[in-house]
Amino acid sequence: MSEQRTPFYITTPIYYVNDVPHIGHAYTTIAADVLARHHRMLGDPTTFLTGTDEHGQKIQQAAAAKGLTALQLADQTVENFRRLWKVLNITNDDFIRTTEPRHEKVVQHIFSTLLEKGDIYLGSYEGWYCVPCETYVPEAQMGEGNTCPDCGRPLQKMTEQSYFFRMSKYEQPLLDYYEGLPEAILPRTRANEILSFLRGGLKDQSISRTTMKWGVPVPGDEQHVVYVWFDALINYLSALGYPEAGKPWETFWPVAHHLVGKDIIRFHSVVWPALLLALGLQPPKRVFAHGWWTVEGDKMSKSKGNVVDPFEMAERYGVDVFRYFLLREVPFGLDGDFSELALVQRSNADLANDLGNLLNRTLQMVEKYCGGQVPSAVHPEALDRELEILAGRTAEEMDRLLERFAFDEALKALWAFLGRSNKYIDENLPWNLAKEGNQERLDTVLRTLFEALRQAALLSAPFLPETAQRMWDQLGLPGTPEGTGRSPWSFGPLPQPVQVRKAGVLFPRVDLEQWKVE
Ligand code: ME8
Repeated sequence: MSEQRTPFYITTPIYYVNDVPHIGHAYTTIAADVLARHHRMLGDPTTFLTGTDEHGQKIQQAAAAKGLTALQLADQTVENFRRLWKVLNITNDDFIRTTEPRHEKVVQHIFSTLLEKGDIYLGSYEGWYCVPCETYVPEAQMGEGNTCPDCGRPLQKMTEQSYFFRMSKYEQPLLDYYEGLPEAILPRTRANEILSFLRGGLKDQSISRTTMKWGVPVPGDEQHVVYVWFDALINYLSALGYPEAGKPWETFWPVAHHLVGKDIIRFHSVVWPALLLALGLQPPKRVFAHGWWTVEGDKMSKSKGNVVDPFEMAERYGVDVFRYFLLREVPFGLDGDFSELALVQRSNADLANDLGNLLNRTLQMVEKYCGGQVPSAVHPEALDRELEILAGRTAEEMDRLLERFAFDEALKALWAFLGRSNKYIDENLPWNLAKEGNQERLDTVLRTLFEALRQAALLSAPFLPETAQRMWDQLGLPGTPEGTGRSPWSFGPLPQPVQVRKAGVLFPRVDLEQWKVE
């Protein structure tokens, strides 16, 4: 592919290290991984960043409760995230920790720059503070008995000297910026929420703390540490080597896509873009806020003991089944409910039946009727051409849908193609062709199915990387589907003789009767 491709930068939130990773973290990171793999296959220069948010009161308190220093706690829990991303086949190019010097020095640089510019100033702050959530809660939003509207815990009245970011100055510039950029915040409902929030007016933000010590020191005034959110957001730039000349941020900042949960959309589409405007940089190209997972209808929480462990899910059902379920079950952007029964049902119907059987039936026939050698000569008829055209159209449609992060719809398009391919077998009845001795027609049908499966492996690879590779190997194709990449679809002649290598089934069916008993 000689055409110039557009670079792509995708990020996840950096996760707090006071807790173990759960399906919520897995969800965002898997979605980002699918996009990164997809863009790499298209040949786009891609950078995929994840990491951990290690400063702040919450971490300090969690560490104290365990008799550890904050850094000791971070050093321990960061490994859970790294290990999970390995298990889930996450292909992040970088992993940033906010305690790394490469990050801290950029936070300080940005702080000093904005202080000098007058966009940061020293003031004092009095308010009701929620320690676990690390936010001041406006009086109008306080719950009964001065409690936090988010976590319900009692608020503390605090007064402190604080540095402020002059966010009010960026209210109109942000409204102007978002005007005419309908895809900068997605889904659309979230964009509307943000726009009406902006129209309600922006207040300057307190961005330093004197009440605790676990954070990046404010340069020149070490009584203060930088507020954890101000520190955390900067990771998206510090990881790219900002502000040094010749570093990746120059290429990748203009194509930054932030995937976040809906809980932190305001930080990403108001505070962060205002900060970027203050620095003379453009806001992220897109912030996508996905929905919230509940479990069997309930909010996930440690006290309820219903937190879904992604390690366990991957171990029990397979990594690809877990990846597939999360992205197929719920339209990206809406809330979803996790249930193992729904996962098993989807795995049986979509993966074992539709995909697994298509491969199995095809390879069996290639073995039985062609000695395992994929037929090279074809004499296509209308039905064959139709499937060939659909293979190309499915790729185009998936690309279009993934452009706006519609994972579930992209998978539906792929499954419509698999359904059509399965139906093609029933329409052509290859076993009858064999009986009739119509080898020419049989060859064409089996070759068409082989090509459909080759395309299915390429298109499913970002979602189901292990499965796509197993399909690729069984189809007898050299290398890897992801290494092969996505050149414009063509049926083409076989470059060399291909011998299929049928192996075990792709997805074992889970027996629902037995499963229920467990
Ligand atoms: O907020 N459903 O970190 P965090 C869906 N450190 N997604 C969920 C989820 C759920 N039930 N629970 C968590 C922070 N997530 C900050 C971010 S970024 C500069 C700083 C996912 O560990 C979702 O992506 O609390 C959410 O935004 C993120 O985890 C919050 O992770």
